Amino acid sequence: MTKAQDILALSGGVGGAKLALGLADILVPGQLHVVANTGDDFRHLGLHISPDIDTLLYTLSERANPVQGWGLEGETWNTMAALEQLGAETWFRLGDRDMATHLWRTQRLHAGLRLSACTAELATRLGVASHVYPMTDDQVSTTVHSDRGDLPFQHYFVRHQCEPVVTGFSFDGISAAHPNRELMRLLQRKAFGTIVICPSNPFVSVDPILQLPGLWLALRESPAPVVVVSPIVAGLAIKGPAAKMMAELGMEVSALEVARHYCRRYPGLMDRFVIDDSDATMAGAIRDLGVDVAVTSTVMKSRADKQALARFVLQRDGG
Ligand code: FO1
Repeated sequence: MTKAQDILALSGGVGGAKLALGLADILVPGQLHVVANTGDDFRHLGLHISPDIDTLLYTLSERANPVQGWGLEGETWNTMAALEQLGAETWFRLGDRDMATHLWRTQRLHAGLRLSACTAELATRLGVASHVYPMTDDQVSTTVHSDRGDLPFQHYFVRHQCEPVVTGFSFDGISAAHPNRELMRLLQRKAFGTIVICPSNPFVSVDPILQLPGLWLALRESPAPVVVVSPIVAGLAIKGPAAKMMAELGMEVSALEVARHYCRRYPGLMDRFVIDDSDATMAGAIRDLGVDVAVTSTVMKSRADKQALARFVLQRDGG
């Protein structure tokens, strides 16, 4: 019997982590590899915060707060309350137990460990069998250009609650950054059977990963089919500001427009685009872009929904 090939998923935070959990559930432990966006990383209160890595690790270890999607379940907020009393910045909320992750990571980075090594160690300690990689060990920071000026990503997202009108994005440091070494080695070895681009925000979660020098071309050259799951369903984003961003950028808010975005920016990368049943009428127009289309229910409310979408995404024919 030939060994089933490993699966690679590219993910941002909450939406991507849901599909990653579904994939991990239906695969053999260790068969899933997830590359996390680190453009959202920043220093806050002296700590190195890697929100998407943590959302993935907390979700995959079944510790995530189910309401927020980020942070830990059953969290307490005593440190935040004490910081507030001291007049410190509290717009970015760090729970007491979550704080331990940031303290630990900051200390390990200070000691000279790379972010990828910290992430692997954290995954082991949390009992996560899947491999989780930061997209790069170098610093890449997403800036949101907006009607209120250029904003570091977390200032746009959390401090200003995504209210500013966006005009564009830049990923500072990206041209000098190296994609994750282990990922590039695995791609060279043709280790993956399927590459999944999770239903994450195309502009601020997936683009920073794909725009790392050499990365999207290495994915395109890989023999594995690249399957993208639309984050837009019936003209709305399941979570987060993707739909609002599209409208502000003068784009049509639709799954079709997301497909156009990937085809325009990364020609020849996408083999299959997965859309929700409610967008089935767009299938023909998406096929006209030269990609295969598969239609299913993409809204992941329950654990069974996550597993069903994961199974659907990994099927090789039909749809
Ligand atoms: N998101 C919020 O909306 N408000 C917060 O206060 C907040 C704190 C936070 C702390 C740690 C962490 O890992 C994530 C946190 N997030 C928070 C989520 C995060 O900022 C975003 O979901 C991602 O950056 C977008 O993918």
